[in-house]
Amino acid sequence: MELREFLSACILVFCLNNVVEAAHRILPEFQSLHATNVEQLYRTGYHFQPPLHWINDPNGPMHYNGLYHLFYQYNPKGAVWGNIVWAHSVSTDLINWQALEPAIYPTEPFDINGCWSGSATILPGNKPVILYTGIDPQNRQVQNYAIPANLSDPLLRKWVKPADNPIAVPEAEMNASAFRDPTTAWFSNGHWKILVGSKRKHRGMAFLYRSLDFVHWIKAKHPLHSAANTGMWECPDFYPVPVSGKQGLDTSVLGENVKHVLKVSLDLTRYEYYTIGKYSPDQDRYVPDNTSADGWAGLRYDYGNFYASKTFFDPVKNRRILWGWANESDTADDDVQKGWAGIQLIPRTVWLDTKGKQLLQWPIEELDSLRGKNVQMSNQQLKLGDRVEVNGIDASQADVEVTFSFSSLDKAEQFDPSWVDAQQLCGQKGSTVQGGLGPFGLLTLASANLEEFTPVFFRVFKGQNKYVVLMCSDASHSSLKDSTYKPSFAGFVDVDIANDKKLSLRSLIDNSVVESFGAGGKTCITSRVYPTLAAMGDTHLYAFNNGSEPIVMESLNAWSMNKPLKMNN
Ligand code: DQQ
Repeated sequence: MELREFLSACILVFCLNNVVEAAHRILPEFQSLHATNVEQLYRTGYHFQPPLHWINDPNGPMHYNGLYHLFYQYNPKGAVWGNIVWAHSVSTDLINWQALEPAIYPTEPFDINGCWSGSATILPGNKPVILYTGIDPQNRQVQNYAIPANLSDPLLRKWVKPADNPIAVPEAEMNASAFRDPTTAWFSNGHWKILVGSKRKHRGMAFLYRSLDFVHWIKAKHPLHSAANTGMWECPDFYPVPVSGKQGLDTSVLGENVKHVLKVSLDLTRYEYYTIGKYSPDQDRYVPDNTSADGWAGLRYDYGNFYASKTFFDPVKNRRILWGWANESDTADDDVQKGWAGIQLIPRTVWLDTKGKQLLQWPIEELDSLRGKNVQMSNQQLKLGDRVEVNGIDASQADVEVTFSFSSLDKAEQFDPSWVDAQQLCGQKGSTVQGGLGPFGLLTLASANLEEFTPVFFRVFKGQNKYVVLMCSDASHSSLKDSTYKPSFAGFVDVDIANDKKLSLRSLIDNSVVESFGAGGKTCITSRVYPTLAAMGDTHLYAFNNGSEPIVMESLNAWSMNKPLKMNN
């Protein structure tokens, strides 16, 4: 079976099982059912969450006059998707957040049926503008702009929608229900330019619009980019990265030493992929480098539960920061019961790897300020079947950094070239399946007798010309509850393992989420899990090895994570 056929079959199975939806699931009976009781059990301690109800995509992140702003899709009336407004929070450090009243909500014909995702751009003269998708009375998706009512309000609480909205409507031959999620604008060749996500039949695409004044926008004849059989492109993101160094660039920066990243969120798979390529502003052409697939087998920011992401340039620390949303993996009934659904993941700094073939990601440095009690371990040998407990921290809310090494790759299992799908491979070769070089890693959110655990681990294989490193974040044993979605998320890690003989891992554990960064942020995987035993105060953390090659845990540094002083309530 070809990869595409295989993936289509998987999607079909997923859809039938109702675990991955091809759009936000619409449940009219729950949309406006106000939560009467907010369950605390699986709420996160240090991730961004409003006090109750449904959230999805991060919108319009920006830094303006000393404050970070985060807007996000929010249902003020219930714990499932619907009644969508732009909720608004501000922060001085991206850790402590103050909730404000919603910034944008349906009021006008051009957004009366919904205020969907979009982005912010800071125009010359220090003037922020938001572009967002409105749903009009005919349920067409149109693009609108909003500006602060009062630029001298430091919090930018109120936003107005000028009367010359909408600024772009679907043209006659376009699909009016597949035209959304405008990007942050960039300036080149005398024009402001934005992308809007769309599709034509099965071809996903990003339309390009140009404007001289930010109010009148004209669609370019050709989309900036498109790819066959990828379906609707949601939440496109397009930005420059320097070819070397970790710093971020303002979205309008161009030049010889700059590459561009185009990321799209695929409605069909509910995964994102990105390409790295060359943008020529004269012809407005973007050509991806041929170093990775341009399609749903392409590179991902995250091989787990991470969607509708968006980056922004932070001028304070000259970095590009990535925000992503993680949906729940429990049922809609569970969410109604809990009174809430969805979290924003920890913001990540993104930059280009030295080889130029992929991005690297790392949690923003501000997160370290929440680190509390610390334990350290070093030079511990882990032989086949060994498991050592990390004691002395709160294992349900922790930040763990660990480096594993080994002296030989001889025992690495043979890699079958037909294993193109990392997730399927991880499903077959889980942490309990004994291997040669690996599986080794962490058992997070584990109960004392391992009835429940979420392993995050590596397994090294011997391929034809090189070694292949698999990284898994496997939810299949995460909970005794049957009803939740428990995928064995996985990705391959592009490292020179034969030379390094070392792999590092960082996991951010927070009650119902495990966010992991392999090999310094080369491969990242997020899982949402709902342990029963391992939640109620019986949470353990272990390092383990289930491969015949002995592994040395060179160093482990783990911290209990404090709650931010202020988190949106
Ligand atoms: N969510 C928004 C859309 C976007 C989708 C609606 C992605 O604008 O395409 O809430 O999760």
